[in-house]
Amino acid sequence: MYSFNKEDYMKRMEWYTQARFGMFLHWGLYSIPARGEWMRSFEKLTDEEYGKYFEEFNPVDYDPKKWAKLAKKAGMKYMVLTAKHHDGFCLFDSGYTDFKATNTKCGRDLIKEYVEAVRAEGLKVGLYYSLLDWHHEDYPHFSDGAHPMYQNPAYPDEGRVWERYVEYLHNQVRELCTNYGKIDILWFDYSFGEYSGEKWGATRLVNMVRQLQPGVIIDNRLEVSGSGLGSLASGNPLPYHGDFVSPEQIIPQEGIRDINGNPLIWEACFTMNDSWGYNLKDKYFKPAPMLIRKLVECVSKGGNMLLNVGPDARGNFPEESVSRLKEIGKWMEKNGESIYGCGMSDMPRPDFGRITQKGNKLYYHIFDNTIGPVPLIGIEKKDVKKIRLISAGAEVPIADNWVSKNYPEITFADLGKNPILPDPVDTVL
Ligand code: FHN
Repeated sequence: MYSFNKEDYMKRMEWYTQARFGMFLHWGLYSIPARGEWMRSFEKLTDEEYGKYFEEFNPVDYDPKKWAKLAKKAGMKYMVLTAKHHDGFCLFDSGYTDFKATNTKCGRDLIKEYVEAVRAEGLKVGLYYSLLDWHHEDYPHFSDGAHPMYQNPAYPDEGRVWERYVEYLHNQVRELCTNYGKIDILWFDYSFGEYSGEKWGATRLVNMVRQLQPGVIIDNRLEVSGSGLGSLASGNPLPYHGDFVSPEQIIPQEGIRDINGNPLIWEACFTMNDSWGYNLKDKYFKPAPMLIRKLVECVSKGGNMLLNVGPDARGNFPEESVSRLKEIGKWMEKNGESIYGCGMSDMPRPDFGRITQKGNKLYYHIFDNTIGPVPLIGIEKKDVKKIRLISAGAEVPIADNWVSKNYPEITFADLGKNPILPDPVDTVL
């Protein structure tokens, strides 16, 4: 029986808060229509209409070794791939359904190849598992409109047995925790309304998971969705509270704390464009300097960043994603020490950028080059041992206008001269 032990928890989370930066991957049948991972629901497709993608699925270019190398080169330390998304299609060889990759032309256990490739690159292995399942005959179609899955008269809710679906869910999670070696992260997605906690049999599920994978890190979405804090923040965590808070497409203003003001471990997940699954129409990808700033911002507030890639139907990353991963990797090669194992600083936030801190080292991230010397507030010249531009190891002259704080070393993680500013977003008043 799992019980929350603060010491065990902090030990389990050590690599994760050191890592700071991971890759999210949304990939499956929806990569063929290339209109995002919710297209079946939004377009109200029947099993038959969506089933044609099952008949076609054959990612001839799938090479998870390539994926893992790209993630590693970008400075990422872990990867989280959708083993099953809401459409119910399983990338793994489940004994509980025929709706799986091994039954398509592809005929491969894509998760088996993925976990082996990720481990071979020395990265941590994460699996995403959808609590929702639009394919399973016992998962309700919410004809009461409680949930975005479309209400389709072809799919009445009568005759569906919820407990049977919950057993299916538990059986598949057991498969993922048993048949694929050490799993480092289990990313459940997501709870809503009454569909939360014990509705999923969450306590029983977490006990099983932690028994099969004692070191695994679990997100908080057995309890909440991407906008909720859950019981981790209540100071009185429920048995299925999860190990980190998972804000989605947003960076919390001041980091995340529990009701007693204690900082919580959190991870913000983002898309590079606006879609999780491959979307041919979604062509605006955030520029690399902007993505780097968002990573810095997450770490400066005590969080991780999980950056998404949506591979196409052949199994390739979009070129726009590859170019950004490479550019981020170049910056991380020289400035990674200001990210890995760093966190919030108790220094006041400067208006020219962000500060990350590790022990008595402060990393000043200059987002907008200042006019004249960098005003390092809260620092007294006599307390500073040295300042270095870490990307070049170059000494930085010490300015005079400082106030006292005892941080002997300050090193700059510079975003380079005049970093490209993200395209301004037109604000329509
Ligand atoms: O509905 C999903 C969505 O498709 C995507 O997987 C995101 C990623 O965190 N999670 C849910 C929306 O919050």
